[in-house]
Amino acid sequence: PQPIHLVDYRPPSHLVEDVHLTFRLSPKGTRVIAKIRFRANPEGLDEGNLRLDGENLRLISLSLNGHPLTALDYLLTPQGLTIPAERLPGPAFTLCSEVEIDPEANTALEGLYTSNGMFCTQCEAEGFRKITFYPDRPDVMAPFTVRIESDLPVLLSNGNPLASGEGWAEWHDPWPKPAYLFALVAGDLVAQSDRFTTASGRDVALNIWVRPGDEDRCDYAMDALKRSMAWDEQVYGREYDLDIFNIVAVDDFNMGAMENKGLNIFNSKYVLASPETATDRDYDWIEGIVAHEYFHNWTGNRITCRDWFQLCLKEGLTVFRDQQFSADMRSAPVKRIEDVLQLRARQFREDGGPLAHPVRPESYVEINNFYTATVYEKGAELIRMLRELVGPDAYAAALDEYFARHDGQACTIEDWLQVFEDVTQRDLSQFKRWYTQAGTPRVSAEWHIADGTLSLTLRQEVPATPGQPLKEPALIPVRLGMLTPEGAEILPDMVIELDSPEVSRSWDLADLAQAAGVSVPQRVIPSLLRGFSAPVVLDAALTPEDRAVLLAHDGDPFNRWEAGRRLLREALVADLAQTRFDTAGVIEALGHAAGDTHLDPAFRALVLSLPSEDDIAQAICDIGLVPDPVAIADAHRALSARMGAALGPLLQRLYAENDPGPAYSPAAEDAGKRALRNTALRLLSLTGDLTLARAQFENARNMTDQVAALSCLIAGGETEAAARFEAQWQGDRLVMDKWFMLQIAQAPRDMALDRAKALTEHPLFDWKNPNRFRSVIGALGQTPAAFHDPSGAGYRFVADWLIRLDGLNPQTAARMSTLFETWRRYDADRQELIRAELERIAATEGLSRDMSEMVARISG
Ligand code: B3K
Ligand code: ZN
Repeated sequence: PQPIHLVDYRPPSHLVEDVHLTFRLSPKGTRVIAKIRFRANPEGLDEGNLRLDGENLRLISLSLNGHPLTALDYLLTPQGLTIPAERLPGPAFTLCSEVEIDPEANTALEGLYTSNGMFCTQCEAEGFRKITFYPDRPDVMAPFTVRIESDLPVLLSNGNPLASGEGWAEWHDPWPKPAYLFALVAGDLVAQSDRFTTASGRDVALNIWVRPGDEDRCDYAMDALKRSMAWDEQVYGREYDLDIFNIVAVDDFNMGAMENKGLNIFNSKYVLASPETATDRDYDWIEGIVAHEYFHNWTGNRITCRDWFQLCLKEGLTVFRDQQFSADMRSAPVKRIEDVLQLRARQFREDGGPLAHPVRPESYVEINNFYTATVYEKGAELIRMLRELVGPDAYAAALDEYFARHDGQACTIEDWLQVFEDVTQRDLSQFKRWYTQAGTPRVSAEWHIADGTLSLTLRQEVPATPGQPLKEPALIPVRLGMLTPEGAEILPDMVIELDSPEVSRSWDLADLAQAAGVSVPQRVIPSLLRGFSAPVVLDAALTPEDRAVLLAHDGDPFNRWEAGRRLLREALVADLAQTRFDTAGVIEALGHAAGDTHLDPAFRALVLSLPSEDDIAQAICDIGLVPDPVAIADAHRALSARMGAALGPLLQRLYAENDPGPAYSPAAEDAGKRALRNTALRLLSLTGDLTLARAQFENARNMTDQVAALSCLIAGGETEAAARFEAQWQGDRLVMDKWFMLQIAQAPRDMALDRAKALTEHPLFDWKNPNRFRSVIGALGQTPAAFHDPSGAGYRFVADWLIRLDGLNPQTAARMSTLFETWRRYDADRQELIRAELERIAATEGLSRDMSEMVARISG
């Protein structure tokens, strides 16, 4: 298939006035009758043919203004239907079509499909064309009226309910929307219901629809929804705009959730929670994703994207908004650290490899392949930087203007930046490069003191990425401070805009010292990129002693954590590269911070957590060596054990002091205590003493503690706990996903691959369910020592399953192919083995467009 290019964008020839859809639901043969009123687009540039998308549709009948059409009147291809301009009755007309589709055969989970006896839809990005013939592009917006006919008791669609009776229901969505926001659900469902009154007094009915038996697991999602609605009013002035807001939980879902207007559809993993079945991490995710989908109502739905190249317009902004929300609900520094951990783990990895692409890509073959960490998470970082650059007040004013100017429109990144330029009178053309240039910029810093002057020089370099060999300098906000060796802040916190290859600043040191009320220091320690003010890699020649000062004293909590994290990374790299390093000193410094009861327990838990094995592999590459995943796994475990031994008494104390008590609350305070306690448990267990883990497993009253203990026991080589866990939870799909995953991810490294293979034979390994597939195949791929087994067996295992899944569900299979994206990091033998697997996948007959594009890009 040919790639689609941003520069080829053309406005649609026709717009849609309104749509009426009737669904006669049946699992194998659903009839869809569409009545669509079109009018010619005055801005349309082409000859005026009517082109409709449509895939896998059995056409039953077609009429124009009531006159039946014959096959001579239109051109039908596997991609859609075209009625030539000369067959159209004029600039305005009504097209009626009837098609038949097969929801039960729809294993790709895109369009209308069935899941456990219920019907549901997923239309973003281009799924609506699998439901009926339509201009399936986001710049065509229309009000929808939907009639559903089915014996199932609950029949839902977008908007407000119009009328219903025995076996049917009608819905009307007055807000013009693109087809990708269409949704329909029908099933034997029960609701957990509540109400919300908006700031202007609209009374909104809230429902979370689940399968009978799950209704007592919706409290937290409902609570998160109400808090999201209130927050968006308070912080962004955005009110909800319908009389009803429905959420539906579905077991078979490719992604996390979907923001369909008034009818959000969720992977049940991100809705259902009870203390016994969900971990603190699950609660976190639920809060963030419920908020994210709700916030899309304004950033995505009321203002949508002109075309799919503009995906970051809605996704980057909505991720940023959900990050702000979670920061307000919980600890802001802890949230920032967690977001940066994710960004580095997923987006930096992507940006540094063959799949690197700009936040706004310029071409694609399959748009589903571009729902990436770059579009989402780096897209959110760009909004964060923009806010940093213009200031919070101008940001708020610009957002007000954006909503006022573009409500009801399908927009571009140019529209978005224009609003900021108009409101701030600032030229943002250099900032725009963040949207068009791929690659993670590297910032280096040098500083020195001479003749009483402190000078700092910052330099930047944007690395070449596929298709973009040369880059222009980016506009990088670097927030920073300076500390004395005693840990006093000597420079007021400030932002330097690094807008050229090199920027220097200098200060009179005596003046700084006087203003700060300290004596003039011999040297200073810069605290750079505070709060992670830009998504860049920072190289600063700080010594371990400097970092220890930052860890103990930095006024910026992010950099305080970062200093400890860098020390751990250096300790691991030194171990692997066999260079000298004062690891004992690092452990002691970390112990100090972790024992500081003035600090938030959640923060202290993060201080004690090690960089991931994947991070270490990247760090080894960065110093020009070839990482060995097996050696990394051993070094990682050895350092944990060493920390456990060296900090034993402290960890015992943290464990004892941070028990939040028997009543479970998912709120940040208790969750933070559990995080610290379970981090201590982990380090203690890795010394080989499983006493505490065994006791916790016996007595655990919530899933957070049970999973933490089980993880330690599996890592310690005990198999009995996993068997008991299975006996306890075999009836619970979401909990069993954890069971499958932990047995691989936590296994001693030489056992993980055999485990994974054995688990694919387990009667509950339903590989067609995306969550279950991810919890086994994905877990193996994310366990580096097993995935990168020198024999190549890990690669073969993953490739076999990707090929198998691709035949049924290309989207989920293609997404998981990113497990191979770092292949060039490794030694020649491993590269050869991976290359062979990629070639084998590429050569598979009938390979999907999704997977072909991914494998071609990864292979490079
Ligand atoms: N917008 C959806 C993602 C749709 C994925 C299509 N492959 C969820 C979200 O970002 O909120
Ligand atoms: Zn989103």
